[in-house]
Parts: sequence; structure tokens; C-alpha cells
Amino acid sequence: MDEFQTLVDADERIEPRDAMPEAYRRTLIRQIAQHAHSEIIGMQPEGNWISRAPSLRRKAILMAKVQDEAGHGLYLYGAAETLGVDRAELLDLLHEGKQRYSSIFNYPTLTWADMGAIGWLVDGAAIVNQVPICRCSYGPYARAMVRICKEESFHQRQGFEILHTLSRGTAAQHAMAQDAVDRWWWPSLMMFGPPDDQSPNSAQSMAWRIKRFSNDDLRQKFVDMTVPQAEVLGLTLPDPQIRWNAERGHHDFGDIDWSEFFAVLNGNGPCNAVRLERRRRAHEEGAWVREAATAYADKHRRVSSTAGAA
Ligand code: FAQ
Repeated sequence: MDEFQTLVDADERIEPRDAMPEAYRRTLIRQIAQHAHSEIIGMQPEGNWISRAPSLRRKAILMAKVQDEAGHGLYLYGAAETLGVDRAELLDLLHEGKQRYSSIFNYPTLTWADMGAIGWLVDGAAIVNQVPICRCSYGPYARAMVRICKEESFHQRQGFEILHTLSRGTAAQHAMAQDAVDRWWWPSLMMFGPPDDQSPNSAQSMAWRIKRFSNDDLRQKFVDMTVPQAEVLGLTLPDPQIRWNAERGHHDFGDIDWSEFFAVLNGNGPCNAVRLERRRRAHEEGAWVREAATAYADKHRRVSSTAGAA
């Protein structure tokens, strides 16, 4: 498979029918499925606030955002299917706890300000992580990512705007915004994955140009991007060690509590059980929709094949 690596090194795109090492295919299925699962589980924390949005305008925006996330899940499951797996199979693996989704969605959304913090920080982190994936070596994943990133950037701005409004509102609204940022900051940093020296998949994924930057490099990029935005918002990031380091040309920041990250990965975050249970129930309750859609598609296939024969 040296030929394959030569293609990747030359920045050629790998397409579904091209030859590829089995491990490359498996890695992509793992990452794309995890990404797709994150999008659909990620609908839950925000879905929690649709009925309680503070105005009709906020409700319409939040509904559109959550619908976008369902759409992102669909593009990504579609991209995974080009690698020879079935979406139904991937969903079973998620429901059985055999595939992961992002750690970030195992935290609760306690106040309206959490919608702002998710948009600003979680979508902000997602963009930093995902823009390089637009140049991923696997064509269908890279192309799906282009549209997703455009939508994520709208999501990030709507979160920023929610926090901007709250931060300049009453003292209670400002405090609510600050509390949300305090709770979402560290979990957002964890979204980028374990530190580079504890990231078993990074070296190979970078050699295959699935990942373009290491977990720590992207995390640093996110911190550098976010610090000035927090100043504009008039909110404080909950890390007294954040300061500009002129020598490095980056912001220094404090130590991440990796024991919390690994606890969440092992199923012991605040909402792991609730999220998975809700997802399984939604899947069961949606069985009739899938059956109806299949029956409808079958009917149309029959009608068009009869018309074709006539
Ligand atoms: N959560 O060797 P690495 C969104 C696992 S954005 C859970 O470094 P890798 C948008 C990792 O799978 C969120 N597990 O792994 C949105 C591996 O376990 P495994 C989704 C994590 O793959 C916003 C082990 O740790 N974005 O949904 C996490 O090279 C708002 C060792 O780690 C993506 O998925 C984590 N945070 O790098 C939606 C982006 N980090 O599989 C709704 C694409 C690591 O060996 C609302 N994915 N693990 O058992 C990636 O870029 C990569 O997969 C990383 C992990 C960077 C996440």
C-alpha cells in the first residue's frame, strides 16, 4: 500500500471506489460515525430549551439550529455509508454503547445562557476542529464538512449573540451568562481529545491526512481565538492561568482535569445515561416513521418500474 501513501502525500483525494488499506477504512468509519452520533446526540441538550426560549425569535433560531444538527448527522452517516457500512448498523452500535459520541454532550443545560455558551464555545471548538477536516484525504468526509462548517459558523455567532445580549442585560442576566461560561469552558477544551502524548490514533490519522493538526495544536488555536472574544463579551474565562506568552506567540492556560474527561468517556459523566436512554427511546418511537418511509419508497419504485415497462 505504499502507492496509497504516495497518493495521500501528494494531497490526492481518496474516493469510495479507490483501493484503501483496511485500517484506513476502519479509522474513517470510527471517526465519521462518532462525529455523526455527536451531531444527533448533540440535539438533546439544546432541544431541552426549545419550549422555554425567551422569545419567538429565539425559539425559531434554536429550532433551526437543532434541525441543522440533524442534517449534519445525515450528511455524516451518508459519508460513512460510502465506506460500506449501513447507517442502521452504526445506530445499533451507538445504542449498544459500542461507539462513542463527543464527551461534551454529557453535560446538562441548566439555564437559557447555556444555549449561548454551547453556540459560542462548543460550536466554536467544533469549527476549529472541523475546518481542517474540509481538507481530509477522504473525499466524501471532506465535502460533507464544507457545508457543515458554514452552518457551524452561523451557530457560533448565534451563541455569541445570546451571550452578548445577556452580558449587557441585568446583573442577574450577566451572572447567568458568566455561570454558563464557567461550566462549559473546561469541557469545551476536552472536546479536542486527550493530550497528544495520550492520543493513540493521532500519529496514523495524521500520516493518512484524516487529521491535519494534533489535538493539542487545535486546542491551543481555540484558546487563542476565544480569549479576545471573551473580552468583547465582557465575560471571564474560568482559568486564572490564562495569559499571553509573547515568546510562544500563544496564550498559556491551566491544566485540564483529564480524570474528568476519562470518566465521561467511560460513561460516568453527569448525563451519559440520560442521553443514551433518550436516544434509544427516540429510535424505538421512530420505528413507524422508518417503516412508512420504506413502504412509500417501495411503492414509488414499483410504480416507476411499471411505468418504465409500459
Ligand atoms: N469525546 O486517539 P484520539 C459537534 C476518544 S462537534 C469522546 O485522540 P482521534 C457539533 C477517541 O474516539 C463534536 N471521545 O482519537 C455540534 C478515541 O477512542 P476510540 C464532534 C473522544 O479520533 C455542536 C480515544 O478518545 N466532532 O458535534 C473525544 O484521533 C453543538 C483516543 O483519542 C467530531 O467528532 C471526545 N471529545 O481524535 C453539535 C470531530 N476525544 O475511538 C451539536 C471529528 C477523543 O479509539 C451542538 N473527530 N475521544 O475508542 C475528530 O476530530 C477526532 O475523532 C477527535 C479525537 C479529535 C475527536
